[in-house]
Amino acid sequence: MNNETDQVNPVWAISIAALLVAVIAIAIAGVAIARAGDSGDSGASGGMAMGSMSGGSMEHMSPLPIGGIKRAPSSQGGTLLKPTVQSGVAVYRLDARPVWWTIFGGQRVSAYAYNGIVPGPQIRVKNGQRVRIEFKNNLPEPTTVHWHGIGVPNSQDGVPGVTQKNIEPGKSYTYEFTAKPAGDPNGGGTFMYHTHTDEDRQMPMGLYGTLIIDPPSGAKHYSVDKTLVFSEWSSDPSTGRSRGVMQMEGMFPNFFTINGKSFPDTAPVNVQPGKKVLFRLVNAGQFAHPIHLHGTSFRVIAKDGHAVPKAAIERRDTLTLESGERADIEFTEPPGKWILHCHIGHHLTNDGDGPGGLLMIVNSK
Ligand SMILES: [Cu+2]
Repeated sequence: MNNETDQVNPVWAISIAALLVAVIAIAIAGVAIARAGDSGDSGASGGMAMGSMSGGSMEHMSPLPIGGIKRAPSSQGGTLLKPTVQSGVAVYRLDARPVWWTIFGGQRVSAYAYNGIVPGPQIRVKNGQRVRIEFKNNLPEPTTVHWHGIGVPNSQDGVPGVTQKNIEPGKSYTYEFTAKPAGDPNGGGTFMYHTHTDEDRQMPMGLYGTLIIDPPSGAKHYSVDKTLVFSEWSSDPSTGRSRGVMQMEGMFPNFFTINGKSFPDTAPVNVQPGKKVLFRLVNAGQFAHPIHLHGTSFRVIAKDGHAVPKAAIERRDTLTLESGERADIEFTEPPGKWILHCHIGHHLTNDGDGPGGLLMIVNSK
């Protein structure tokens, strides 16, 4: 029997133990550095550390600075913005600013918001209306405004480095155009406006709103005409600090909102049994959302602000909106408390707790 080969050499054992201790120490230090970079002055992080990024990409993934952010001026997003009329031009005042935005209960998130609300205020005009938007950048960083799907002159398209210079912090910029759908000058429908600067950060932090162009013949009348804007957030639940949302580990969204609110704080929509309702579904988020309606099916009468030809109108109960897409759906509900929701289970949670997120009540009575 040879015991020597079975015995552990004490010198080797000490060496291996020392090596293990060193490896563990390096790993702990690495996590600490990543978290410090992630949480900045707040000293806490929601476990969404990004330790291995550098330079420009790191900047895009950093959470918003939160020093000095004010509370939102209103708890309701997407409210109608009234213009002043000057020589036949509808003049709107719009700004972008950082705010604390409450998405449900006591959960607030740091946001970038048009006029301090998420979604930004709705602009609604008739086809052919001359529109002027006097925009002020009250963000701590540059931005621009893009008019998504609107037939604006090239110079008003809001793309930094292509059609204009970035609007620097504290500076103003005036956009002016005649409200007509791009490529469809006699049409009308559901459009958007949103930032076109650092879209990966600025859009998921709240810089989007809707712009409705009613067709030249006027808007069709519905008992309810409701715009629903879907979006996602990546926010630390304890500090509320927000960052961009992306399709990568550590950057996935953990909160989901309809018109800036997560269930149970999404606003119910009251409808009357048998009365025709129009929902304008808008995906201002970065992820696809299959939107499902209970109790009935719906007719998809417009896509991306353009009427669907009669023969091509589909009857659906679930419709997927990719990022940037819109759909106008028409339906009647039988009596009852029905729900509209995204069919992706994760999108029905608030930081992992359900039910939450993209779910709302359609109350038919
Ligand atoms: Cu979804």
